Amino acid sequence: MHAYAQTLVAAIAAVLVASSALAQAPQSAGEVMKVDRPGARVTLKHDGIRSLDMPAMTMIFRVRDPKLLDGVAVGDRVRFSAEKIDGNYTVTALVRAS
Ligand SMILES: [Cu+2]
Repeated sequence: MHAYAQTLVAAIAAVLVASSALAQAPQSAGEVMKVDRPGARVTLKHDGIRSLDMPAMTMIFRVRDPKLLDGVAVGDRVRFSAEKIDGNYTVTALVRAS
């Protein structure tokens, strides 16, 4: 392949990777009120969640993977993604807000 074409392909690939990363970044914000690692649950005081049509509130979420709770403590501001899975509001991504 010609060097210019290779550079172009690499640039397009970089843009696609960056945009998909943005699309998957946790969109909801909240504060950790309680961590229940054995129960794979977390209580979040969250802002409104547009994707779930939910206003701001404090509630208990299931956590899809307890490892998401590693390094998260009560009082931390976090960004997270939540989905309704089998009728349960479930956190699928969770990161400390920086
Ligand atoms: Cu809620």
